Amino acid sequence: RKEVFLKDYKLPDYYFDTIDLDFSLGEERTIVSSRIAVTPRVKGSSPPLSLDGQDMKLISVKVDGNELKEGEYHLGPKRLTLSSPPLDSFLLEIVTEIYPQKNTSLEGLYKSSGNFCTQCEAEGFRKITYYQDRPDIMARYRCRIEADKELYPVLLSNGNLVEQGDLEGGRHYAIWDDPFKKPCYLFALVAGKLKSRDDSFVTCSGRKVDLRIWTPEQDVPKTAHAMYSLKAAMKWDEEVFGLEYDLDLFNIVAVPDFNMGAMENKSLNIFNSKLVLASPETASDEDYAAILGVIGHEYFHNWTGNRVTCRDWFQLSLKEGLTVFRDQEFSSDMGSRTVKRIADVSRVRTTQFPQDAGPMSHPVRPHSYIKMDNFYTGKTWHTVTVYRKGAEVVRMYKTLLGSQGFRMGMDLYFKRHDGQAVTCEDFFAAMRDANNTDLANFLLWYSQAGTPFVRVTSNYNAEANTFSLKFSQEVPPTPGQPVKEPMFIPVIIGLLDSAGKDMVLSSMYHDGTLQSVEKDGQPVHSTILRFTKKEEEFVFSGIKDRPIPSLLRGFSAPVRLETDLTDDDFFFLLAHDSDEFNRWEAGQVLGRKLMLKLVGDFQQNKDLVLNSKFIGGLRSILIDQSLDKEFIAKAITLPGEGEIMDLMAVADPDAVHAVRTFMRKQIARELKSELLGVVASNRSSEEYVFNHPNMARRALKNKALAYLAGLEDPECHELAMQEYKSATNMTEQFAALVAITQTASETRDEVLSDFYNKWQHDFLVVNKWFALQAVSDIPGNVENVKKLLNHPAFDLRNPNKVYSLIGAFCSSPVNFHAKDGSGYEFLGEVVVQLDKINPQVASRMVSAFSRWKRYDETRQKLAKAQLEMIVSVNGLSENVYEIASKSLA
Ligand code: DPP
Ligand code: ZN
Repeated sequence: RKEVFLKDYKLPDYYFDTIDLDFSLGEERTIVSSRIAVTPRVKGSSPPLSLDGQDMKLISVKVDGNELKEGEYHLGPKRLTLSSPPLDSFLLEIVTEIYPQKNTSLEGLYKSSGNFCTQCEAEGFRKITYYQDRPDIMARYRCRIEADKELYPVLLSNGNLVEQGDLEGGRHYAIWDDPFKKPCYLFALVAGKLKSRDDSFVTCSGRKVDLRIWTPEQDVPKTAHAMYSLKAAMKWDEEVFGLEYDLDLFNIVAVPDFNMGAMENKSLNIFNSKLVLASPETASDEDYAAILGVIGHEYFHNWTGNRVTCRDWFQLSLKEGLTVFRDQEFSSDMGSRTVKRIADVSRVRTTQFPQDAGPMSHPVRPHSYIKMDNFYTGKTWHTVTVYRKGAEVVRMYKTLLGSQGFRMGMDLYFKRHDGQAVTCEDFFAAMRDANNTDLANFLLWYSQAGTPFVRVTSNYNAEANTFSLKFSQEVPPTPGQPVKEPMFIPVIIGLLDSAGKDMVLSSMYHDGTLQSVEKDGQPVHSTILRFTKKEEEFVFSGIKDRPIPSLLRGFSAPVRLETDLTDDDFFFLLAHDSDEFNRWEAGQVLGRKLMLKLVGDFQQNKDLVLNSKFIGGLRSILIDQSLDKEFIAKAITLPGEGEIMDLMAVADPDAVHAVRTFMRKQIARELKSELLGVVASNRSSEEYVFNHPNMARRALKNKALAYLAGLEDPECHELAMQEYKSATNMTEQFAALVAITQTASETRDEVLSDFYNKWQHDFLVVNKWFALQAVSDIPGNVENVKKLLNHPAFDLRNPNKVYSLIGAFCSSPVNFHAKDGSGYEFLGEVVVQLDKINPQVASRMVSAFSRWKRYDETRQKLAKAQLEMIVSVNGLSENVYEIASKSLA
């Protein structure tokens, strides 16, 4: 198994200028012919040309029309090498035979529900034909597709349709031409029985673009929201970034079998159906929001990813961090900025921070990999550093440079690099140069792994009227990086006066000099501290009273923050901070502290008692009519169990679960009447609408219902049943189902089977049903999950089903981490089975083991045994090997 290193990057010896592809699609075999115009990088030198390729049969290779004989090329299991190509440009023609109907890895060309489709990122194109499968090879593509007309009436590829027609024997063809050069990972082909929802968009310069979303006929009605999202995204990118779409056609195809969420192939995005199909009856608000975000994400890639792409896969965050940032901003502008920020920060904290503290920790730009696929983001605990931390890094540029400065940087980036394959330094340089500014050691965010730990101590000097904030930082050692340098951490802060208002800030001492913190000559209420050293002090002057500092507003840097603020200070911030994000954060800090304390009590068999001040804080948030309802829903949600375990020296899933359950019950008991009031006053008989006020209303109502149902009293149980029965949309119906099924009860099984019977025809809803049961903390649930593996609706070959059942099970702290090892054993068996079918999906599942060292000795032993069993399997994929072996290391 070969590890690839960033430092070993070399320019390609040959460039490919154009490629003509010809696909003859068949049930038994598919013939792929390619004609590539090749140019050596250095004329007159002809080093061997090595092409990637696997899982196919080579039929012929020709150079300038002459068929090569054995000996003139070398064929290995993973590559085809031409030993002495011509000294100048030449035409390379290759014919291969592939078997999409047998391709269960879902990379390359494969079949999903009878239709042909492709997934080439990161390295799937090498399963289609022999090619230099690397992103810095950018060619112009022309693609001819030929297939049976009745079975595959729709034939799609990138770019413009230039010709189509009928052929003998019931076959037909289509020819597509893409005028933009692209790397092969952006190539796509779809052939099948599909229907489209058609619409159009007129761009800012007046170009009319046809928009088509393709699905099986019966699903077309469920594509309205996806189309709405696409048009909103196109408009937003014009308005915010001045970026216009560049072709006359934009296609989206939804397929049920897809490893990832979606793929930004040039003008032919392919999506996991889950992220396209929605109706009020079958999809929840969360699904609607995810569709908006991901449709936006893939569309935004057209500029950040496609027009400007990555030089090599180590630069993945160049396009993904940036595009995640863009989709986050898009969703914020379409809904509530604070709520979106809270959701994104929670995700970083619950997925990326733990990863950064474990054996899989790697920088935003990794230094090496065995299998690139392992760096892609997934719904589960998969690798989130490149995408999520990468997006935080992009956000920091914007924080430091301001909206306008950031935009100038983006403009320069496109001006310099349109049509190129570039690096993270190129992005950095564009930001720096456009603003003519010094970004110091900011680049360390790309190369140093680990979450910086920031400590702040404050001191008020009543005589001098100064308030000092002393910062120190430490970046913990991570695999391969024992010693770290201090990072450039932008810290947005405000100082609250005793009435809870932001004080006016005008100057501070820093580095021994008095600096103005005014903006455009005006005093400010909030400022950015540029914290770049191991230790640094900032002293505000002219501060008349002891302030309460609000630190790291909006989570201005992805760090762990520890302060000397008291609980009372946090209660004060919870009640008053003008930065809504930090109000939420203050509540979370209090929640985390309290939970950790109670976990200690639980471990020492002490009685659990919930501090009444905490409940009081929640009550005042809950009844505050001036607050956004979704913000309230988030603010009354306790930190997750994973988040708390992440803060413990030895993670104790049983204790954390017991404490969180206790707290939820206690809160529900004490706030019962308020919560009942929330449910009653947030019902609506109106038709489902996807907009922020309505989603916020449902979110709050559902949160209240979940608390109440946890009480296990007849009145609340009855209420949840009633909500379940009367719900007219999936958001409320499913929330009621979750509420009812959280504890074992007589009706639990009845309601579960009622729900299944109602929705068995809809595979996306059935996946929710799988996940709901899999994640359950009812003791011994592993047996139920095993049974569900044999349920007629389950299929190990479909990634969504695996993520719903196995993925969800692994996120249940109680059952996955069951002390008898039953959860680990179950996952071990499934991973081995799954690896033979789909290594990408298997490796996502095996990452559930990656933090095994965080648990007690008994659990460590059990998990380690499973990992050892897995790495010893014969013929194990590189994907699973990389995760399992790095976890063991
Ligand atoms: N490049 C794809 C994305 O947009 C991979 N799933 O994230
Ligand atoms: Zn992406």
